Amino acid sequence: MTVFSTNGPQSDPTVQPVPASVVAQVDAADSTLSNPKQAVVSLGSNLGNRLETLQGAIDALEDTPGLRVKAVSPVYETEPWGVEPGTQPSYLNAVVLIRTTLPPSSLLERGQAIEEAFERVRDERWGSRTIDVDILTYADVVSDDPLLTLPHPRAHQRAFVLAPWHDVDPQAQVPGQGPVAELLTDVGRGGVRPRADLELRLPE
Ligand code: PH2
Ligand code: MG
Ligand code: MG
Repeated sequence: MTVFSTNGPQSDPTVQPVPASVVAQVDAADSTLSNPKQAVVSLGSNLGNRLETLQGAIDALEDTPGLRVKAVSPVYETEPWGVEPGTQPSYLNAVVLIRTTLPPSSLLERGQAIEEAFERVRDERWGSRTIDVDILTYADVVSDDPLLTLPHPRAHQRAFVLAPWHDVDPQAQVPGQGPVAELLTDVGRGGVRPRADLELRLPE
């Protein structure tokens, strides 16, 4: 008896074709692996040893397989945004440029793992935190995915993000919003001041 198969005479009938959507996902992951993307990450801390925690987060980012920290901004002391004045300690904020083969979802997971490692507590929105790791941009990706909105939906409005970002990358653009330099001019530098006495290290 002859068994006819659409997959050719030697094919195994238990092997199903891989759906095109899966092939496309694997191909996309594959091209990221051989093609690192630039991402910009904002760090903020207003609890505990703020400078040490920021440095710890930078070192933890560098320790991530498939991720290199390329540049670290100056440190800014900033007024807590979004809460009653005087109800929270001030923040230290900084911005780092990275290159990574991780897709955005994995980069987000890594940032959240770093927050957990520093015992960040999430009880109230905009509550004080040992560390906040926010992805500002990932290449030129624009996404309204509620799990990871890109670029960060408030980045273009916040001096505590724009001032260190402009220092570390004066030519930076916020996809869909324009140059960081112009956004910073619009927003102004109220509530943020450079802390030239504090320094974060680029990991070796
Ligand atoms: N982060 C917030 C809310 N308010 N204020 C300052 N100055 N710096 C921050 O990083 C910050 C904030 C939510 O993530
Ligand atoms: Mg934040
Ligand atoms: Mg956050």
